[in-house]
Amino acid sequence: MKKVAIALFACAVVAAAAQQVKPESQIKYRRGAYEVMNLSMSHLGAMAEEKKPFNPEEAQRYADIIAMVSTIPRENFGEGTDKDTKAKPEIWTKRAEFDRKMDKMVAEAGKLPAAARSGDMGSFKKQVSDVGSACKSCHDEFRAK
Ligand code: ASC
Repeated sequence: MKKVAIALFACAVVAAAAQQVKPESQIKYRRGAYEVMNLSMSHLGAMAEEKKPFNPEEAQRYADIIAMVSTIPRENFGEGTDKDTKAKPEIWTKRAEFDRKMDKMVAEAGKLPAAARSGDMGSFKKQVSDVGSACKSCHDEFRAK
């Protein structure tokens, strides 16, 4: 009984801590994630546009990085993270729409690893393009210039 109580308490502490990530930290975390995604996408974009030769290991590595890191921003648009940021206020007033676009981006990013491993340049190019479109769709509506 005591062990269960301690375990529940520990869970509660962890949950409370998770909810209390400081707004500045959330902004840093999502910015860092977007930065990593942008730089990784630039490598994939160059290969997709045949500006540099397709390198399977490199493509797979950046695809994996983007798929993983794409899941970070979603939970870092919490309360109080609407200041000193290009994130538009509409994110918090049209949350369902924002979440839909965020989920779309994460879903498209999640397909990159398989596309990079498919050995099919057509699938790879299409997926890089679909990820870019999902990024752009959210930026157009929810990111200030
Ligand atoms: C990128 C990047 C974006 C998107 C967008 C697609 O690589 O940094 O913001 O793709 O430019 O249009």
